[in-house]
Amino acid sequence: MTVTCAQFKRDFLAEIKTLYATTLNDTSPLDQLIALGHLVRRYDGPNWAKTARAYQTQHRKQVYYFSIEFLPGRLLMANLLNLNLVTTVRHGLKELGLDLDQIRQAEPDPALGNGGLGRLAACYLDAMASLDIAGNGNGIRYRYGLFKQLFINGYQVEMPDDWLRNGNVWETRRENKSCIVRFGGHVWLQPQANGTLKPQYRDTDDVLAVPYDVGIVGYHNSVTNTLRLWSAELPPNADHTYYSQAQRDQIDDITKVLYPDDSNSAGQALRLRQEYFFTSAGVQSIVRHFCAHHHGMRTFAKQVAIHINDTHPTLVIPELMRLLMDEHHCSWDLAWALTRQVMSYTNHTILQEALETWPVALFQGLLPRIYQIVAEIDRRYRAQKTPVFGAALVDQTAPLGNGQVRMAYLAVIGSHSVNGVAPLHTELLKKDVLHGLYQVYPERFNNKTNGITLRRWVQLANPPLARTLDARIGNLWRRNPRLLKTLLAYQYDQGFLTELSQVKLANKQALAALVAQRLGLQIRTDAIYDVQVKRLHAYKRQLLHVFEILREYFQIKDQPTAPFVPRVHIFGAKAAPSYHYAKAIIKLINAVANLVNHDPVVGSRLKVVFIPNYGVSLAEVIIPAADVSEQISTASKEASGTSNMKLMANGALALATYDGANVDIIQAAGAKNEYPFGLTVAEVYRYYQRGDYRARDFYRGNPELKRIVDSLVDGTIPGISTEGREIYDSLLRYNDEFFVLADYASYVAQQRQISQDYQDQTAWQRRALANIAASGAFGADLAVARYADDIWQVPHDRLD
Ligand code: B1H
Repeated sequence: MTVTCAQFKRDFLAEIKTLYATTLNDTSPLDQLIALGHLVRRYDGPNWAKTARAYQTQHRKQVYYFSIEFLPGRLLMANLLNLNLVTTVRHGLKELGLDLDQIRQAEPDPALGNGGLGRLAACYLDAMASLDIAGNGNGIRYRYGLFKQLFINGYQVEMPDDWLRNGNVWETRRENKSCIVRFGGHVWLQPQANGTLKPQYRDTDDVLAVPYDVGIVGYHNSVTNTLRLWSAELPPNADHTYYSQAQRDQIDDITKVLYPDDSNSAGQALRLRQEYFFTSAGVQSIVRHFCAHHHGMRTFAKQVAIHINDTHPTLVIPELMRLLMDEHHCSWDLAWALTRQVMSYTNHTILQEALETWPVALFQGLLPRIYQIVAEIDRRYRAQKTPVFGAALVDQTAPLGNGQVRMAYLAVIGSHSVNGVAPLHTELLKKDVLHGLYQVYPERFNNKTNGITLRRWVQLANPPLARTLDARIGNLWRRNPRLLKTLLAYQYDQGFLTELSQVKLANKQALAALVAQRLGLQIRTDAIYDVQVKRLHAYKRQLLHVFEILREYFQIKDQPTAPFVPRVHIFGAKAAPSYHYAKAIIKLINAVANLVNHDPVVGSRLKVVFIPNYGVSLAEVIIPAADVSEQISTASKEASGTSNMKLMANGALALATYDGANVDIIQAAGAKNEYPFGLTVAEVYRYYQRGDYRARDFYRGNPELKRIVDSLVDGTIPGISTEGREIYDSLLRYNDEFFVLADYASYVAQQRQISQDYQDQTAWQRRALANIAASGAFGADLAVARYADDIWQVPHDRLD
């Protein structure tokens, strides 16, 4: 996109005038943001139209990425970057007396996801557009995103996230692309004159699905793809149907709020409604679009790939079967063949409690026709596979079992590909969670390690680093992050290493300013910034990090005059509102922060900063300032992790268990550039097998650890009498499910090493460099190119 600065200024002022009928000095940053958003859309409009047209005329195979969460972050800067407009706009605004950095802060951050799963979906949309893949997102336009988090007296309090209050400048409502989604009622199969059966419906609850489209701008390539988010509304009332208030509310509720639970399946009817709502609307719109341009359904699988991001969109499988058979007269066999060719599924977790299942009664009541189809899939699976694999295995792996619809199994059976998100995770899927189906369909299983977009996580979040890199290795890494490895030539360039530490310092100053402003707390910028940002979950073991803080605290208290390398421990984490234990940990962190931060003996040497309301925008400030990246989940529990990749790309060294993609990060950067520790998956599984883990032995055998655990209940930490006891009991009475005590010693050994190593800044920055250099392997473009080649079979641009 080329536009001169002068042209931009004219356009911008015209936009202000049109929208607000006033002059610039009468507008707020929000007004300016909205005007700028409109203008950016106007500049990008031709690309969006051209992209859609080109896909049609070239008969490009479309990829539809279905996800119940998308966590895109603010879009202004991302769009400016990808349209190559940042400099023009920054200068133009400056000449008008405005500050782009102030305006960008006025944009609400759409929190339409919980964590890594939703953020991954957003990174992949950006990558698809940037690789010129005909990629579409399909999800839900939640009226309220993930709750806003406050701390009151150290406790998490949730407030609604009214992100649409001022409208959303990036979306277009497309009511003419609406469709009807049916729930409940009765369905029977009516014989037709031609001998086929056609389902008849009675007493269904019909919901209108209205799409809101958001343009997804590719990087410097004039491609703009579409993210389609569905909103539930009352159907157009041509026949004057009466809707009671309860019925209206029920419709309204479908897309009202994002389920705030990460890695836990609640099994509630409303959630199932959400899932069918956006999958049905999405599949209907895909089929409608296809039929507008093709005759018959036979080429459908050549033209369409549907990706199932975790099990939440799995109903695309029976829904496509339904449309193909009921509306487009396909036989079961043709419909099934097409469906399997089209569908692919990514699994994101092996946690038992996150694996979705639905009670048959609930499922059948809400989705009677879909249930018939699932039951038929189940019947045929059993009939076909039992002679080959035996009744036991088939019973264990069929879509229906124990009175439940088992979504992961349905997803595998109805897809041609199933992938995990890191090599270790994929192996565990094959060995453990999906072992039975792996025996039946070994050829379907493959790995696709997660990736992140460095456009957002380095170029936008860390401009000082990006400029420093440009100055040494040129700017081609911005297109092809693998080129970052050429940085290794500067490992021994003292000047460059000094620059890296200056960059880090500048980012720490920015974070320190935010902390001072939001928390009223001063943190020094020469301390080690030790960062753990991710959802609060027992398996992620924020508790282990707290133990390190307590260790450091006791060390200072015991020897107030002994040397101590200053540290700032930084947390960002939301707990699911119903996750009692996670909330207790939040209270603990805040209580420890309160204790440590106000102790005059400790002074500025040790600080604990728990920044509330962690999300994409906060991550963009915290991650560039990190020295240490805490990736300390119990081995086997974290499928991949993606903050580990973001922190790596910003030059943080990983303090990490051998879990998820940590394994690959450690390998890529070299173990000597990270701090690996802790039980391996094999060791964790050995404990499970033998049942011989005894948390108490670790407690008794380590006086330092015992003191820390005891401090949870002995009054050392004020204000946690209830929570301290709960956590204490989880460790000693309930035997420490996540092996915190077992990993304590090796974790702390590495923490001590970190304090020592940090004092040699040259050596430290050399290792930061090694991390940055190796991070290119985790670019989202590379990950998505592998999906395109191996799974979706669509062409894409090459990065080199
Ligand atoms: C991940 C989820 C998840 N895995 C259920 N599973 C949800 C499960 O609302 N729900 O019901 C929401 C989210 N999220 C994460 O996915 C993994 O824990 C990370 O390790 C991984 O990096 C990320 C992306 O693959």
